[in-house]
Amino acid sequence: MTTDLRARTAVELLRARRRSIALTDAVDDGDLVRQHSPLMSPLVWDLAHIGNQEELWLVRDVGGRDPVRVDIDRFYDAFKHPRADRPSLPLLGPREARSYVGTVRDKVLDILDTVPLEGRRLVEQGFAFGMIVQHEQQHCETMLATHQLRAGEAVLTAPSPPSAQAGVYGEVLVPGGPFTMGTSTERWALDNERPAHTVDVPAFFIETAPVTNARFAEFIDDGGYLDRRWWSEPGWRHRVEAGLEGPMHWHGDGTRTHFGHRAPVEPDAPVVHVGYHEADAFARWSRKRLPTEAEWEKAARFDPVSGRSRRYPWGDADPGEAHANLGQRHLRPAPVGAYPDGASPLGVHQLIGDVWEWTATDFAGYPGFVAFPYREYSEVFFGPTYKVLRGGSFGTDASACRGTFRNWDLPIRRQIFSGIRLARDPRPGEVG
Ligand code: AVJ
Ligand code: FE
Repeated sequence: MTTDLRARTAVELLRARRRSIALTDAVDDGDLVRQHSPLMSPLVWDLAHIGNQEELWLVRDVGGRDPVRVDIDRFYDAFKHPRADRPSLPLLGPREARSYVGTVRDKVLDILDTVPLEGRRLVEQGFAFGMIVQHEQQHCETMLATHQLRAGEAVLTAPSPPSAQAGVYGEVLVPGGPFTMGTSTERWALDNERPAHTVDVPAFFIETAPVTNARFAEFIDDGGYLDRRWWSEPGWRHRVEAGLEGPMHWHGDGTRTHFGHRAPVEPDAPVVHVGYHEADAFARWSRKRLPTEAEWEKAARFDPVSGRSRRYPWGDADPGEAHANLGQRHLRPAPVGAYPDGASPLGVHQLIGDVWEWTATDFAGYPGFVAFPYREYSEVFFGPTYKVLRGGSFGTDASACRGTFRNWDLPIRRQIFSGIRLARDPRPGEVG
């Protein structure tokens, strides 16, 4: 039983490392140390930061071993240095960073072989390894966003996602009543996903697919970005100050650039690279609204037949290639209807994968929240500053994506792989 857990953990560590290496080997040393956007760290910072977190939590904390490099901790502490300042730090160079993460990993595999994994408490069940796998995969998604901001010729390639099936675009009624939100049993669930608790969610309608580029283009063509009516006050202020006219990476002529390729915007694919303010304005223009976080999770997990919450919309099975566009297999969102096997019992498609979906909810702890292993993972971000996003994107690995997984970001963020799902209240008399 624990041999199996050890082996699976080793595989997950390896998969994460393969991806970090692929994303950092794809560019030359000049591109690794360059800051491609003030919004992002140089790729070489992410790489060494991945190794440094692994050293702190697994080598020093779980393994109780001597430090590999105490002298560099402070340069890779994300709280000490905002992204914009990271290039001026005395960072490890590409060669040093690669060798550092390799040294740390060798020690970690040794520790994984010997550490007990059978305690009663989460921390004694290999949770720290799962946390570190997810941390590396989350930085791989961040590094993918850095690649998207990088100028110059394309270096990443991937096969096209599956094509669409017609007729999934619509809305369904999610019946009112209690459901179980969050989890107390999912092994690698992070602190902010815990504990499981009951939430009573009144009946609402949710759209069966994410908002497409074609629909978003209608909003632009209708003057949506210039019409104060659709925007919240902070949203409008930001719209004006930042001069927003469309999703990030669109050129205003029906084309967009993704990973160095300029191509026509695909009408049937989910819109991506929109901030919360744009999602909120689009929803108002559509006479709808963004779902709350609880509505999103109920649509994704609630099985109306059994009354149980599933791990994923399609059931309890881990995500497979037919379920969702995850894991950087395809470097763009798939057209709506491309994943019929991933639909929820109520027929809601593509909740998992493709694009992160903005919710109307501020990031906060669930009732009974306990920070672990450290307050800086989630708790310090609780409050009205950050909005919750759900469902993962084409850039998210399955190990860091669950029906309960919670992401958060500032409402102005657009360099992430974020899109829109709409919901609305039932009209009077519409629900029997
Ligand atoms: C959960 C994606 C918001 O990237 O800031 C990475 C994840 N935390 N290193 C982030 C994270 C620490 C986090 N997000
Ligand atoms: Fe980090």
